[in-house]
Amino acid sequence: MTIKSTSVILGLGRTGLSVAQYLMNQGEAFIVADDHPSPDAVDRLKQIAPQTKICALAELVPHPNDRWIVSPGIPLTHPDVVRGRDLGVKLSNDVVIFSKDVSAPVVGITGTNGKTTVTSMAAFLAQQQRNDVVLGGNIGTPCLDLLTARASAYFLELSSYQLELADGLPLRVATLLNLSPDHMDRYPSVEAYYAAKGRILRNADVCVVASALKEFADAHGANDTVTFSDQSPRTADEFGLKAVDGELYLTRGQQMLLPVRGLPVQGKTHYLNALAALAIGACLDLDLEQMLDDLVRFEGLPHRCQKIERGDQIVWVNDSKATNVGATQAAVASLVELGPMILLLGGRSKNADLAALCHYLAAIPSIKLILAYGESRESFSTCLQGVAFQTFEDFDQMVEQAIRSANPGDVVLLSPACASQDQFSDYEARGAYFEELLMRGAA
Ligand code: UMA
Repeated sequence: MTIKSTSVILGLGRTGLSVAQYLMNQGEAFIVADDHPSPDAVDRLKQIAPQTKICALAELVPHPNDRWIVSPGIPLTHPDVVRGRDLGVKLSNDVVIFSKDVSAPVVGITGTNGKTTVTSMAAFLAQQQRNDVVLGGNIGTPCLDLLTARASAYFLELSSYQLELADGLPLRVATLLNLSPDHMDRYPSVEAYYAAKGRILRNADVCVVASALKEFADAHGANDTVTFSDQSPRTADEFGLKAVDGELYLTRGQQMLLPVRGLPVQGKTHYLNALAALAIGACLDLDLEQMLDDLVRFEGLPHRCQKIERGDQIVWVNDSKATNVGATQAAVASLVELGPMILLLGGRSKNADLAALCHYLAAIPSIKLILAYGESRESFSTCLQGVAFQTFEDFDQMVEQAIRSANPGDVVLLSPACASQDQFSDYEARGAYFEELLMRGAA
């Protein structure tokens, strides 16, 4: 089959379908290319645009006038994408199209970890003060499905995949939470991954960035910057943490905002997320006092350091969303003081440097046992030294062992440092199964 077209949608997942609906609404013709389209997606496309052709990426015949709208899950190194680019095709994506059409202010949030939580938390704070605050992006709903004339502001979680083609997004606030290695199966180097994230900063009115990334932000074109960190602020605009008389506070400059024990979720990672959300709200001129009142009502999200009550005086924590080394390190650091820890790791490693994590874990005396499952269990076994350690082929075997090994006062943390796709459809399915196994064995 030889096909020529102006607009080509690459990938018929959630993003591709949203682009199809958008182009249809605009009256624009398009075709779709997907290597393995799901029957459900094909049915959905038939409802949106019954006449639309679908082909494999390899069947596309690139033309310099074409615009290829690439789904985030398709790497730009895909041979057929490279072939198109080499022949002069213009590559674009849904976020770029969205940003050209949107009229309300857009807040973009990225970072290796915490971006879903901060996007939800910041949107929640805005929703308490403004009508029609809209939330989406990598968190779930593709941005083109969000477009509405009523919106007063959009809060978008943006992944590095979505930012690869999104140069100079006109964001009201761009947020870069943190950077640590991830997705090493997609990028040739850590620097390439960080550079994709840095693209969020280039054209934003104001950037909210972790203090440790201020230099990185400057080098990547950030203009006006508001910083946050776990240290006492050095300037009046900076957000941070400060201990006074044994009590730790969220602070802005010298202003003590809120004792952290008032927050529903404890741990440094959560405090940093709260500081970032407050900084974003401040950039949007939200009322600070009201944000503080509302912050204490934000309970966090499922599968992210979520405590599970089993009635056995053991602290069970579902952090299935920790699919990279940095997320696991942050979860361990947040919870390690609560008691002796049993840590549950494993899954698909995405070529991550697990040795660095093992080195970090081996230096923590309160970790009494580490269990690992799935594809990466042997890699952990090779690099974990000096810690009681067991491996399991299957996830449920590992959880059963954790139930047998845990005593009252222990913390059992599922924070796998790996993706779930070797045994589950996604991290949510893994987290839900963890909870199910715990409840099955509960007294
Ligand atoms: N496909 C090909 N060839 C390829 C790869 C994929 O044809 O080489 C096709 C598949 O057959 C499939 C389609 O592309 O039909 C899937 O496209 P997609 O992977 O971009 O998935 P979407 O359903 O469009 O979902 C995407 C994001 N997925 C990815 O980035 C992998 C979703 O983030 C996001 O919620 C959604 O857009 C809406 O914005 C998920 C994710 O895993 C949660 N994100 C990564 C993460 O958070 O770590 C970045």
